[in-house]
Amino acid sequence: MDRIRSRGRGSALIGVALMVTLAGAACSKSPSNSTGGAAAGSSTIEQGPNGQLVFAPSSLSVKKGATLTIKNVGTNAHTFTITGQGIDITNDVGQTHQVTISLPPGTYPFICRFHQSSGMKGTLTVTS
Ligand SMILES: [Cu+2]
Repeated sequence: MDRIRSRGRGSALIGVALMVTLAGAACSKSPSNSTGGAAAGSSTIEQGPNGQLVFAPSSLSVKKGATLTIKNVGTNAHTFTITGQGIDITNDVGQTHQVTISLPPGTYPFICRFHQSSGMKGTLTVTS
């Protein structure tokens, strides 16, 4: 008896799951103003804190679709560059740029093109 019932339910449930998935995709463009599920979030990376040729933090993890704020708090121009991924931001002293990370999940080394040889680099991990 149970079998017959669960068969009917099963296909109905799949339909609902599909609709929820589609609704979620349609929503993802609107700015998050309420309880709408898992937001991709935002993080900030500082360039050149205390006049040092470093990123802070030098290693961080963000969700795919997250907004990353790159802030030059140092005394030189810096870049935030992920080679080969179309991300290359140059910040003059005091400048801030935002970049949306839509890279597939994985680990990406980033550098400052001006100070790579001084060790100004880090690692970005993108999660799904
Ligand atoms: Cu630099």
